[in-house]
Amino acid sequence: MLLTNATISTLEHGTGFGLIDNGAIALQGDRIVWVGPEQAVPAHLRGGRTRDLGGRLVTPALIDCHTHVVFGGNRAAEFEQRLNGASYEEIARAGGGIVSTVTATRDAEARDLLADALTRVDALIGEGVTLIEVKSGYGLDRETELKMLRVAREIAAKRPVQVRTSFLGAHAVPPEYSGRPDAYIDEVCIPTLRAAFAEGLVDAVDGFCEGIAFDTEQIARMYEVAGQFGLPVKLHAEQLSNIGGTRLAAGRGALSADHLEYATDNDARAMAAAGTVAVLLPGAFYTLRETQLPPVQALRDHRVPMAVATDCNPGSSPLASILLAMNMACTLFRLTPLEALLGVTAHAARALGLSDRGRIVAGARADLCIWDAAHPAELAYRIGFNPLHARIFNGEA
Ligand code: DI6
Ligand code: FE
Repeated sequence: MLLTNATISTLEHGTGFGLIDNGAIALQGDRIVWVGPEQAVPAHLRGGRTRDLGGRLVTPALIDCHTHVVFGGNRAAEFEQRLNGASYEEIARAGGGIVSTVTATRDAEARDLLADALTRVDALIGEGVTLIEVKSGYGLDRETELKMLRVAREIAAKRPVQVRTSFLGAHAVPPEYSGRPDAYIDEVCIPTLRAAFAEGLVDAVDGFCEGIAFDTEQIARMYEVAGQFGLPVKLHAEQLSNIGGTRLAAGRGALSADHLEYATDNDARAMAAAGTVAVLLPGAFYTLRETQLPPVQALRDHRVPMAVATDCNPGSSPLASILLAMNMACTLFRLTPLEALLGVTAHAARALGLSDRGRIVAGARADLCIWDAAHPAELAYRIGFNPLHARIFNGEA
């Protein structure tokens, strides 16, 4: 298939938006085989099926590289509590927060979890997303963690989207292990990771390194098992305080460190040295009315790639809009529209360990978005508008 009459934002390395006016893209199977100005299309790529895009903007398809879309229930009551003055941490310490979603997720049938997750996934697909990372972490027991991961895998069978799973057993201490986080790690978390890996359910190992969750030593034990299986690691780090998670993650060559509001210049330096991507989650910053900004300028100065994701979850970021995450990254974190677009394409791919997508270049996967827009800055600029005209997934419209 040959796409013609397109305004293309290739995001090719070192070219900014990499804009091509009157451009064409040739697709064969699930790959891009050629991109450039329309008058330069090689003869052997002409004469097949052609689709005139009427001058519309084409970008790489979008990637949401940090979500918790599989969960039971919702936390509207906690939203009310926070509006009446309780803090996120107070609610967590009082046995609400993540643990209340754990109860609802344990009680839910897999088919109901899937149906619920698909409503959120459909919203993301409707904005041009073709790849979603999904975490476990609302089960905190073997059976429910496995149930969540199977549901996450099932999403890709039910919808035209790819899914990468992250094992997040180290998300919170479940009530039955209250005050005994080490026992939880050894007796539940590690054996469950082994079982999930054996079932082919895990693409990466994540953790929540925080005062209300796990310390660096406990996360390091999870990383050790990840290492035995050759699984890449990630971390929720420095979201509410700085306890050294970013340095631990970077030291293990993590794919990404996520949130990072309380990360420092030295943390950014460590990430740069390790090639760790900074995943910024403005939906959580917004929802929790955080005031501490992630160190965006330090990340830029040290050339740490920045990704942007929804963190879609029932507590700290009930957000199922990647376009709004881009807008928030610009308005709240002062990312440029180019940084926001790279954040949901090339850099998001990298945060998942993937280099075959996120830019429109020959050889990349044929996952594209066609927008009713003239310039890529429009994608992050508007609030509550969805200019998606069509999405191409696997080379198919
Ligand atoms: N940080 C977050 O923002 C989510 N998980 C995490 O470790 C929040 C999860 C929740 O509140 O349900
Ligand atoms: Fe998260």
